[in-house]
Amino acid sequence: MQNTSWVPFFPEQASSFAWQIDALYFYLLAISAFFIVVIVAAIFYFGVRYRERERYTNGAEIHGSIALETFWSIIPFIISMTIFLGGAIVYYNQYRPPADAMEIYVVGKQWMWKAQHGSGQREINELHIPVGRQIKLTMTTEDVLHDFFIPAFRTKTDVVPGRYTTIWFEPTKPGKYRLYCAEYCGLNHSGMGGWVYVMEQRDFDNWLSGNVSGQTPVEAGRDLFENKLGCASCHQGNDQGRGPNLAGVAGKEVRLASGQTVVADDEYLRNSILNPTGQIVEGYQPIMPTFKGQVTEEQLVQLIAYIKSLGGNTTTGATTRTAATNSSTMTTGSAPVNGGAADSMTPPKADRGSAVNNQGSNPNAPETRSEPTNTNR
Ligand code: HEC
Ligand SMILES: [Cu+2]
Repeated sequence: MQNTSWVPFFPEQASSFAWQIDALYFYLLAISAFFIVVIVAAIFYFGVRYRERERYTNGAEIHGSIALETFWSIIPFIISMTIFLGGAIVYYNQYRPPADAMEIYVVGKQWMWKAQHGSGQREINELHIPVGRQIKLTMTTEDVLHDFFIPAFRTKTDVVPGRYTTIWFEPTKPGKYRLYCAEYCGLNHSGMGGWVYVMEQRDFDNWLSGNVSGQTPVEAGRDLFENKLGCASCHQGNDQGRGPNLAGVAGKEVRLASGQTVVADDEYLRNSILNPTGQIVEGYQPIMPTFKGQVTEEQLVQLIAYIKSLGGNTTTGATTRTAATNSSTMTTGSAPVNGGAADSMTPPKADRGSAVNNQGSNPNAPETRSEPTNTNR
């Protein structure tokens, strides 16, 4: 349900920090309303009180008042600091994703949003997520700047070419919410959007298992790494290769030939692949060729997911791996769990139908997915 009020002034509050944004907004609105009233009232009062009674008189001279000036400086200072504090708290919450959030990769492209789950599911202009889970999106774009915007979650982040940006949220209500691109990005910008489906965990599990599309990002990344791009010829997974062993590098500090130390986050891994000579690892020769132009953004995301899965320990890598394992246990090659089962398990909600509408229908869908029937790894 998008909106219950008859005038849709506000989208629904459907994420854990939606109320904070709204509270801050109403606070600003209240302050503005208060001062508008005071100022307009003062204009009228002074207009009447000091109206011209006699032609060409001079007003009384005033030489300042320390008390008054201090008063009208301190009060606005305090007010603006409360606004600053509110804004800082909201910002701090929104821009520091929790370490154990479920990670989903999003690539923007004129004019669509492509998402890939840790378990391999891909979707376009749709995002299916479980309710009550912290979700982190790692986003980039294949072409121009876009902006990922979910009004009901009160969250919005630029998606920038050549960089990863992240956004996180915790959906609090199952339902179907609008997803937009909020940065003018060309002719069909207005059509660049879709729906976010927030589902009960069970329905989400069903959805995941009903949409198996082959490889998980980690598997696809391994395939690129070992076969398609030949990274493994230099990065052999031991210290004998011409390139450093990548196991465990993700999230760790790396010493560079320049003497600097950097943290091997997603951005660093990305740059290491696209612009290897930019940051040379200490003790190695700058022989790695650039892969710029040879890998797509999606493949980069997969390579990074793979590198993160090689031991080491970023929590995000771990999350990706767990999700991947789950899905393979849920995959029953011959009998995909269907959307119908999802509907029958929980009381129907207004928009649930569409949340599962892109699944096949199989009346024999198993109720539980506990037994590992197939591990495609
Ligand atoms: C010709 C050999 C060679 C190939 C092929 C190669 N690399 Fe490298 N790679 C290196 C060397 C040498 C370094 C260390 C020097 C540097 O930083 O450029 C390195 C560094 C890296 C780093 C940074 C490692 C660290 O410890 O910080 C990453 C990540 C990386 N490579 C990933 C890849 C990926 C992914 C591929 C395949 C798309 C690939 N490499 C292909 C030789 C290679
Ligand atoms: Cu766009």
